[in-house]
Amino acid sequence: MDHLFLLDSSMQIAKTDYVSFTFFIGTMAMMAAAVFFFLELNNTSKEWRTSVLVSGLITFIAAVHYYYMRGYYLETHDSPTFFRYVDWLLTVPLMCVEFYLITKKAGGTASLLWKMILASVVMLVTGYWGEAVAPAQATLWGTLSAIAYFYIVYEVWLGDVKKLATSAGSAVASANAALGWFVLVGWAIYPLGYLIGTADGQWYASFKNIGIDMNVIYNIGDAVNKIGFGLVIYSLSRKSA
Ligand SMILES: *C/C=C(C)/C=C/C=C(C)/C=C/C1=C(C)CCCC1(C)C
Repeated sequence: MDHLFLLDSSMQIAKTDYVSFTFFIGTMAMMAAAVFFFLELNNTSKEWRTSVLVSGLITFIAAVHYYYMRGYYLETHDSPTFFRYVDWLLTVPLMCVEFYLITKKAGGTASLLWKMILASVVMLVTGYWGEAVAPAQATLWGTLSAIAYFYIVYEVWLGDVKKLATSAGSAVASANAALGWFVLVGWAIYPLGYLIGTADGQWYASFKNIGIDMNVIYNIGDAVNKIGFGLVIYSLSRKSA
């Protein structure tokens, strides 16, 4: 019964298995958030309804992936890298859609949306390559991923997204600023997890000694960036309702 080694004698998660704990909490939190956003759609003004709907989709997709990641981790004690990146590949482009919906009011174009989606796909595919396919070259792939990430930060803080949001005036500009902080600070949680998870044999090998599991960092990042981000959109939708 090898797969039960994480369970203690009373068939519960071992008290020290804090990684599994965050997968369980993450599953429930994503589910609860998705239900909340979906049920609030009826109380949401027309201009914000699609944004709140997309927040619901992001947390719903994450809830399903967390359900699988939770089970995979409990049985194998391995990182569920594949489920993790499939989840990100679906939810991060949806977060770009959130940017688009906000800047659309100020003339945001579909071509800007596709640039952002393309950059996020490059960021995630190269990250996956460094974690799962060529971990010996994790530095190279992580750097490529970081370049795509900085491009997104640039667009949101200084580039076209920012210009459009500023020209649209207060409500859109403050929405964009809030989203900008998520991309700059919230998304920066993930590279930290990557540095810990891929440290073996790299110049940053000492990151292993930090003592926090990569999955815990990724799970915290997801809670902040999917639920927190959705709640910020939700509260903006109340202010200008
Ligand atoms: C809901 C999931 C989100 C918002 C995931 C975001 C993921 C990232 C911003 C990942 C970024 C990475 C780098 C910037 C470099 C190292 C590799 C990654 C993929 C962890």
